[in-house]
Amino acid sequence: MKIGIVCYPTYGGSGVVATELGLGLASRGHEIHFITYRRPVRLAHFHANIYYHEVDSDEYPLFEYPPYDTALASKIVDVVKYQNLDILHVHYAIPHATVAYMAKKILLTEGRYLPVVTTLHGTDITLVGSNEAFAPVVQFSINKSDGVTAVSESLKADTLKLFDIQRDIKVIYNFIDFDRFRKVNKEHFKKIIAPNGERIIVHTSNFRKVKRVEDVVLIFKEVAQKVPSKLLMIGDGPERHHAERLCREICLGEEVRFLGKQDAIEELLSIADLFIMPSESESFGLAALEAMACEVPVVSSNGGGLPEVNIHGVTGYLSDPGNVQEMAANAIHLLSDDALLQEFRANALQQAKRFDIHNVLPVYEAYYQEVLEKSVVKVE
Ligand code: GMT
Repeated sequence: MKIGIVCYPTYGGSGVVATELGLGLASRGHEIHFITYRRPVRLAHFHANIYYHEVDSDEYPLFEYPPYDTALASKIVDVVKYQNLDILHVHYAIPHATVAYMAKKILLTEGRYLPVVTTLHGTDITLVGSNEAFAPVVQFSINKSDGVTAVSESLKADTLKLFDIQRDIKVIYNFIDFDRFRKVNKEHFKKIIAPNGERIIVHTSNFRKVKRVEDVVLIFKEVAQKVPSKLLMIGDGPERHHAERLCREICLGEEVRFLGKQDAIEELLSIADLFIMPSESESFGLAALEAMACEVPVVSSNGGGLPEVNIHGVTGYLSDPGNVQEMAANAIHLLSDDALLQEFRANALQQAKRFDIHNVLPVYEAYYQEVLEKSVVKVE
């Protein structure tokens, strides 16, 4: 198949899923065309089946806000026509599902039907999409997509609750590539970060409010009082400076390292003993899955789809968002018991294997096929 993929090219989970999906499909022989405003971060190397089309929305003095949506729609039309795409898969409803609809209408005037699959990732529904500034357009665009997927049962339920949706939503979970995400020997890293054999706790995110980054610091403070530990904070975003200030205020300077954005996250996860994800809500929690694939148990909140990934008492522990005391107690319990930690590490890996990319790629392929077959009927 010739598949167009539209996504945010940044470090966020939706862009990561879109890029990994494109790479996986390309290695199964499909021709993949990424259409976005910057090269996606995980699209680092040449691949014979991968093409990248950059959307250029030129600055013009009249525009306070450059009309990116218009430029993206034009680029989609161009790529679909000249690369002869079979299907377009857009990730994150805003504005991608809406722009795809516009491109579809333009192509129809030229006698071409463009089947569009929209994947809902989370905040496009729960935080941003349901905001009344966007809601009518988001609802319309979801209903006009030829196929809609959501990354968890929880997100599907939220979508049906928040919008009047007239079509099926198929749940296709986030997935993991074990060729990349697996525990590797990085003992030399461990010696530098935890020279006295301290436990290593990791948090990765884009440091937005929804991640409750300050809770990570507060949980760690409790843990470090009972179990000698170090905390690695990976990523960057608007809440980072609050978290750094909090660390200084409560004198955690030596125990916590803010590493900023990192590309080889799997190397750092390989030396971790515990991953903390106290988010207000996560539609899935891809970062937790990446940790589990590297044999790291997870102490997380139970917001959104996290209970579909992290199994309470098996791969880690779940608590209500904001329950710092309970999350800290669970972390201490796990980190104080070598045998239990080993058991949870093995369970985390087993659970991660359920989301192996090699199981998920055929599900997407079958779904594209189903959408394409229905689209033939629409054209006739
Ligand atoms: O978590 C983020 O802030 C990034 C966000 C995104 O849209 O890029 O991630 C969302 O999509 C990921 C991939 O499907 C999910 O694994 C994340 O749980 C989800 N984030 C939230 O729901 C907060």
